[in-house]
Amino acid sequence: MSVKEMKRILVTGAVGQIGSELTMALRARYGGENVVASGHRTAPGPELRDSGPFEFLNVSQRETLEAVVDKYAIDTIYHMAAILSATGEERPHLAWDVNINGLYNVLEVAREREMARLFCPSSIAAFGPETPQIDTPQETVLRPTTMYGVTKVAGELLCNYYVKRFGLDVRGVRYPGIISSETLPGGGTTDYAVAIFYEAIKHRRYTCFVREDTVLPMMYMPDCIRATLMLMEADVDQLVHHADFNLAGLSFSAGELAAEIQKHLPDFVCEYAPDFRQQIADSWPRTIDDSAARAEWGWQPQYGLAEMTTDMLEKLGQKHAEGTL
Ligand code: AKB
Repeated sequence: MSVKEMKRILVTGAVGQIGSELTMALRARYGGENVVASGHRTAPGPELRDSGPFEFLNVSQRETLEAVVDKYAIDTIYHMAAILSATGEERPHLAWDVNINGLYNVLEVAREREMARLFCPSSIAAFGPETPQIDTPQETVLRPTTMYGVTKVAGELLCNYYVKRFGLDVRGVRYPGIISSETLPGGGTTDYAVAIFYEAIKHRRYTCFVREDTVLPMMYMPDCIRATLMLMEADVDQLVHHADFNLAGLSFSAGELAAEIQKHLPDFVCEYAPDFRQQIADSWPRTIDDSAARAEWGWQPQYGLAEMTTDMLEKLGQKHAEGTL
């Protein structure tokens, strides 16, 4: 595959949890003017708005995507716009439209313009109840039971097809649940692992929507951003996989997370009231084998539970003190 330079970048879903921090990291690396942030409806915050271009577009409406791509001569897309697992169960048709039709539009627009590179993330939601839950292997059963998971498996296959059939340089990882302090996640099953921190700081109480013994693979945002940039900058000749890398950070139960927070805030109380998201969580792995990512592009996570918790509480505590939480 020929290697082209990434000069003009578009981030879809730039107002979202990962997109917002990824855009700032890309702007720091490639220059604010060279990284176009885009969102569907939500207006960007001041940091995103003032550090480079911002455009509204709807990935399901191809002409709105094409207009932005052509206006800025985009050669690289980080396609972060997606409907997540919990919203996907409430609105399966919307999940299909955004996650499949949107992805297809991104791939086609990129193929037609012979773009340099594309990042299209998958998720641990690509796995299902028949997948081994401990050290889930890179190559394994992909039979998810959520619409989000179905779109992620189809998306991986589609991206890998574009690599093979059209020589388009598409890359992606199966993100675990992402924990972060800047932008709240929306509509995911792993959202409790972020909400617990906000509620612990603000009210010293949280009612968790999965059971105390629920273990899921997670990752702290600095590791998530580093992994994303590392994969996109990896030597393509070293890649055996492309759009479906397993990626591990840390794994813990909801109860272990609450206990770690209690080390810092002894009066924090966590209760458990599982809802429909429990079933989704139960269908996903507990730990991930990411040896392909480690071997092919040198992946190594840096944050464990203790480091992540200390950093989250420090950052959110600061915001609380400033009255911005
Ligand atoms: C979700 O919970 O839906 C996402 C994911 C694991 O992809 N955070």
